[in-house]
Amino acid sequence: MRVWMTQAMRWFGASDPVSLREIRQSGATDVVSALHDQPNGAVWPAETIAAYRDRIEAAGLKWRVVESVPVHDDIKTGNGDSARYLEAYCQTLTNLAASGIDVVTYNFMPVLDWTRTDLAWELPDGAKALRFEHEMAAAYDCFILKRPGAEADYAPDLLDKAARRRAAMDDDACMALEATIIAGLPGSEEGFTRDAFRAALARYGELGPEALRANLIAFLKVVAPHAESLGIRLVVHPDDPPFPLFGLPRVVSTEADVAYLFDRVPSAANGLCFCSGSFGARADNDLPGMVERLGHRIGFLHLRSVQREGGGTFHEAPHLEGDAEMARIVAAVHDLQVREGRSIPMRPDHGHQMLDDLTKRTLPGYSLLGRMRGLAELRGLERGIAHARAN
Ligand code: CS2
Ligand code: MN
Repeated sequence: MRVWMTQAMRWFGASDPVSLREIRQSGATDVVSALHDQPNGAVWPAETIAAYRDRIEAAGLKWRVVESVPVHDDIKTGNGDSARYLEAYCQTLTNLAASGIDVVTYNFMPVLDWTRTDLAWELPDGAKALRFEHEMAAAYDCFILKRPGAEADYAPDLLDKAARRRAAMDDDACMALEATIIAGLPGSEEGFTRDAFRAALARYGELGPEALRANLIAFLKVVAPHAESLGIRLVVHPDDPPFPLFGLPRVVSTEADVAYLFDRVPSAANGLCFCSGSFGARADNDLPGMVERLGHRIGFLHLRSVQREGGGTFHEAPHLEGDAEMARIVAAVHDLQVREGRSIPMRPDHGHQMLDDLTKRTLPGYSLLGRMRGLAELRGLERGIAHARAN
């Protein structure tokens, strides 16, 4: 049976420097997108969704996967107006289903979405990669943001290195690091100023991982049955990076975290966005094994590879290099698709800034050419595996 991954590219809408026409020329058949201008917590209007879908279809592409419908902080903290925001979330799903959407991505990271400390880390070939350097995150946390109690969260040798890094930075470098961490990467729900970031961290106060996990289960218990009735699969994007940062808890970082969610909320609509780059920043996540064991709930794939550098530091490698063992992952995906007779939507998650994109305005991680290289490599890898399996 010939089932291949559905090839998609993320598109950020009218403000995206990459056009739908370019996405189509990359060979992708689908676009992954969201109504990025809707405020977090608002109901996405059915007519706006339909008009957005029509615009994508007019370019010869399909829109079946939303990334993301953000989960309001009141739901994550379990405070304030969580009942109202849960109702709004369900209404947005109803409106998305009416336009033919069948996969909706979300994440449950408090305050910050994905985090990097360097958005233009130069590789030996002159292309630029995203990098997360743990000691720079610690330098920001302890010596620039000066979060109360931060120093107790880091091992003494990491703290030492962080202090030295801070001492080597002038004011401009401190401000640039701060902007990289808190100003908001593409797809993030919001960006912060230093005061707003402090206030957002304070909202979480003493909320630990158990309470955050309970709030995630409570969210799923309401939203997953509704999604199921609409024929939508909700897929959770893992934490990136997959460990606690800035004193905030993280609860979607490992296979055990995900297995627990599936166990507590058995609905088939409670699914996973398997992001090999996010999970892959931890050496104890067995990526191909996770595809095998969690596969029945995987509704969406983010394929990329990180190169771990030790101590929580990593950079984004070419899609088939780095630590991810991409050939084994794609082989497991191929077998899963054949077993279940379904094509799973996939996008090359991030790419290097390279070639002509080095001199253009691009969104960090989301320039065209690096992602196109990734998509081409992943497409070829899957076809090679499919042919090898067939013979
Ligand atoms: C990031 C995020 O790793 C990623 O895919 O680019 O924007 C991610 O898509 C969101 O956290 C998902 O909700
Ligand atoms: Mn991802």
